[in-house]
Amino acid sequence: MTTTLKEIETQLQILQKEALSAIGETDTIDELEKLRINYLGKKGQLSEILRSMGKLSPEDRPLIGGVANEVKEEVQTQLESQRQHLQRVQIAAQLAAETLDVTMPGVSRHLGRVHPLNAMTDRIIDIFVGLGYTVASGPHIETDYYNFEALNTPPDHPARDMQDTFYLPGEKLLRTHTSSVQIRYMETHTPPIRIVAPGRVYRRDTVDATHSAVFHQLEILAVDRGLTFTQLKGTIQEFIRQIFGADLPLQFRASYFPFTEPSAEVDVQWQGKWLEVMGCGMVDPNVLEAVGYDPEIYTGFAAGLGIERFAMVLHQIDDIRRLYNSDLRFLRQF
Ligand code: 2NM
Repeated sequence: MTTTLKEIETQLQILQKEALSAIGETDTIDELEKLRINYLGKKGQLSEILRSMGKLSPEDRPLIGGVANEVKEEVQTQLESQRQHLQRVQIAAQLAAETLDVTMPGVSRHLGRVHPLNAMTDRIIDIFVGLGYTVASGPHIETDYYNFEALNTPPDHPARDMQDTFYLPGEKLLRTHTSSVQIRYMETHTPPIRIVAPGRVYRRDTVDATHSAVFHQLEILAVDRGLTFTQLKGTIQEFIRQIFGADLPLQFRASYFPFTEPSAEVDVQWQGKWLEVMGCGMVDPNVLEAVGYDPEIYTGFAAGLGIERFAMVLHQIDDIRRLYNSDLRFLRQF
């Protein structure tokens, strides 16, 4: 069977027509690539037609070669323009799918926050740090010596009844105040010292709206040459001014602690009422002697307060237990 020039030309024209129409109908770049391989690939339809050129006379071959090239170029041009078209469509679809409506309300997250007791502790610490104090800490499980003996409270001392103590096996106890921290600090440092000792303390109290067996205390201690009760008063006055945000009337009422002499309770006039907010005093010479300080050279002042009490007064919390039972409806208010 002979193949004529005309036949091959016709085949090429049919191929071009088919190819262009098929290209125009593609929806994806993958389909388009399959078409390219089918029509223009090494084993594609164009190659197949060109193979039959061998049956033509040598004069006719260049003619078909020219036509074949035109077909190839036309198909290639169409492939490229369709490829660009499909790519634009694909990008447009992707952009539409990924569009963000920045005016939509955000997804709110449950953020944690600082517990009101810790927040209050931090505020109080910051005030004393501003006055030159540094933070000290110590063990919650103590010996009788650090919790009582060194604090001028020997075993038969009536002040031992002032707060009932949790005793542990092996001559240990749970600290009833953070004064034990101050003793340990003084043992290992020489004056001048200014420290603030915040922390959890333990007392065998009956739990009610204002008492808890576990609560938080913060004590300050300054020891230096020539410290006086006047400086203690000034320090407390400045602390009260900063924590209440106003210069409130203060009252230093004579009181008693085994570790201070003289001792006083501090009352603050707040919203028309006198509130007892802290205890204080000049460190008893016996306490200074117990840690190896010479009371003829050094004097000291100290004060202690309950963190819960400050949180309750400043946030109008009516029951101390609200600070411990982790009710999120309560905690979210702070
Ligand atoms: C208070 C009241 C008065 C106090 C005393 C000491 C130490 F260690 F220096 F003796 N630390 N804290 C003290 C004094 C604590 O709390 C109501």
